Amino acid sequence: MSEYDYLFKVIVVGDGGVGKTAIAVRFAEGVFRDDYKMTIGVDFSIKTLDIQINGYGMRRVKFQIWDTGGQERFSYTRPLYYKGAVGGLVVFDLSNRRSFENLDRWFTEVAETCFSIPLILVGNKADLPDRVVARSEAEALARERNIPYYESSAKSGQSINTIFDKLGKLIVMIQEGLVIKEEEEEERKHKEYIEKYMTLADLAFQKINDANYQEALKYLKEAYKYAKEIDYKDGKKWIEEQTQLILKILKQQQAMGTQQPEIYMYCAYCNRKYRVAKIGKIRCPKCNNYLSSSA
Ligand code: G3D
Ligand code: MG
Repeated sequence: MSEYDYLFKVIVVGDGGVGKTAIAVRFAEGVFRDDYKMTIGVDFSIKTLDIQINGYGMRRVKFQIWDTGGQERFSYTRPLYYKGAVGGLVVFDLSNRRSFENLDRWFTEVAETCFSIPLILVGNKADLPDRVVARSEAEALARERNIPYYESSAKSGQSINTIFDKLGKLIVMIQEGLVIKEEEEEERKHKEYIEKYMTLADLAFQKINDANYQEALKYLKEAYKYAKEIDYKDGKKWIEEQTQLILKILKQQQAMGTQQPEIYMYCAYCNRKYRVAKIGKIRCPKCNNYLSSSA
């Protein structure tokens, strides 16, 4: 049996001095050294992590973390360094504004060599009191790029393992096609919930027409749960409107102290009956033909 399930080459990019080497060393060796020499040449740290993939079991992942080796300012060597990477951290220093403003450059450069690998945005040196980049700014950038954001400290160890755990999860899920499966699962759930919503909304509609408002409210409430789960805005709006209407009617009925007489009109085409306030020229909401006063 192999000692690991996967060997992942991951890169750590960002301006010089943001703490890339410190993060790699903290993760691989569990220590923080004060005397990081500017790394010379290509260098990497190795660390194996057991990662729980939600619902799919555990994977043993061996990370090979590549360090730019102090070459941040010499871009011609970097594509070599990026080659074969399956994921990466894009790091800035929370106490250095410029390192945040330069992030676009790093994202672009990585994308040029590694087509669409999972990346995580990392704001490092969270232990320092003099931060100049707000969490909300970094979160906005991460949202824009649809990637996770973490604040870390190589010094205290904050979030370092969590970041690699998350990165490993993302890479495994892509390699095993689980991302697609999850998307398919989302789509299936969406369809199922829309159908459930439709059925319940139709039942509610019938109950409203029968002036059976308590029953209607029950179905509306049930339908609302499904609409909310998939954020079906039109559905939610329809239910809210119907509910308001029913509550208004119930309130009026209560105020009058008596039940309103039950007056019905009929649609000969749809074979449905509708409760109306009084007999009149009323069109069927389904087929638009005039309703008649007798069945
Ligand atoms: P780089 O590899 O991105 O160039 P380094 O950055 O890992 O070499 O770190 C640059 C400096 O920042 C180092 O200090 C290092 O000790 C410090 N550093 C890295 N991470 C942290 C952190 O999380 N918190 C704090 N407070 N300092 C950090 P020196 O003084 O050696 O330049
Ligand atoms: Mg370094």
